Amino acid sequence: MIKKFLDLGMQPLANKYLKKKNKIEKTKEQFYHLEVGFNPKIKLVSILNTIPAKKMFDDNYPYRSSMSRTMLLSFKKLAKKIINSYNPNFILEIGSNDGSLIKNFDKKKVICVEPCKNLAKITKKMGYKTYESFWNMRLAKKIKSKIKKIDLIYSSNTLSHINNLNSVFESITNILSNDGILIIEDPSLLDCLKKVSYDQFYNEHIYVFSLLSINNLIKKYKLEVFNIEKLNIHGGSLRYYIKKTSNKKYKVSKKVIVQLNKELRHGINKFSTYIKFKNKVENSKEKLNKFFLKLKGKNKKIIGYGATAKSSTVLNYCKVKNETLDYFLDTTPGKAGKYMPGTHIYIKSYSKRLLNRADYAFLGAWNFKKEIFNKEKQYIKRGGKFITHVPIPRII
Ligand code: DWN
Repeated sequence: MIKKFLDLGMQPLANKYLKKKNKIEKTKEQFYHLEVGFNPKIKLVSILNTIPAKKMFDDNYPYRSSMSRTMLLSFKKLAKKIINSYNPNFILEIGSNDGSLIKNFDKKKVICVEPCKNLAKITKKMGYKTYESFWNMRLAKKIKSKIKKIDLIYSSNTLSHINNLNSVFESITNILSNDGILIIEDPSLLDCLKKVSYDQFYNEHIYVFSLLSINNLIKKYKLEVFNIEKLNIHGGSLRYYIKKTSNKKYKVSKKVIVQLNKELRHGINKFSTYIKFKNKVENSKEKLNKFFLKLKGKNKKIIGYGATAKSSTVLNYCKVKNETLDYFLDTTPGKAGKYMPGTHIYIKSYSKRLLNRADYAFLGAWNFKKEIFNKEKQYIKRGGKFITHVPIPRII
């Protein structure tokens, strides 16, 4: 039985940016109740009301992992590590997005799986074999009948988006060779709790994993985590290296025990921890609204930087609209010229000129703070400030 601990109110679908303003009034946006709960049996945190996958991951999915240098570098580094440490025969990527990782590998040694048509089109055009499909047992069996040995499966920011985790791990176990490795990467629950980054919760993020919950989920498929890496990506992520328990080629690293102990020390296994988190989230909302009110009272021009899915949760929960944020700036081609879901704040194509008009920029993409601060030295030098809600609302 999942125990609810957080209510983030009625929310629109986070990545559904709206077209022309005149359509906004006419279009009936879909809203859902964003509630978050804890499963005390397997220690898994999840949202309580899910949206059908086909509605979220359609032919026009806007998120492109190549929009950040940080992501591209992280993928490049990982690709190097995969080649040097494991030298796989064949790689399968589940949720290949626009090919930011696979472009580092030989076309003959990789298969992409991507349900969003617009993204699958990109990797197909690059010359990579791409299955335009959701990941499931049927597809796993189809691929298995064609490729003899798949010894590396990679999936980043995808498994947390799939409702039926049993089917995910069952199909992965079926297709992965006995000496193969599964590498998954997703936002870390411990970071989310510590940073009060409640914006990790939205319709696409059905789960926010911890090592503890991953262990509990995979053990029945005779899989085990043998190594783990902590990444700064997406506000703090964990990269899990998983193998079949029968595979004795890799020893379980001490890092796995260290991470597990960290999580337990933080009380990730106790419901009371989540109640404390909920209280912090409510304080965060109050503080952020106070900031905005004060700055608007002083006639300051505030904009948004990075029209992220995450910021949709924050803005809709805190009821921040376009009276507060004049517009968002974003580098993604498919987002510019559209409106943020729910709050209907306009998104403009990123330019330094538009940024320099602002006194304050709310960091929707706070997870890329370092990259953004490096890029925006001029804005900062002329007195421009950023606002973030992580870990507590503050002006930087
Ligand atoms: O899991 C998911 C993650 C990986 O990506 C998806 N469900 C959806 C998406 O979530 P997000 O939109 O919160 O992700 P990001 O990566 O934080 O989005 C960054 C946004 O900021 C992009 O729209 C690009 C934009 N951006 C920008 O305009 N200038 C980013 C950088 C670094 C910049 O300099």
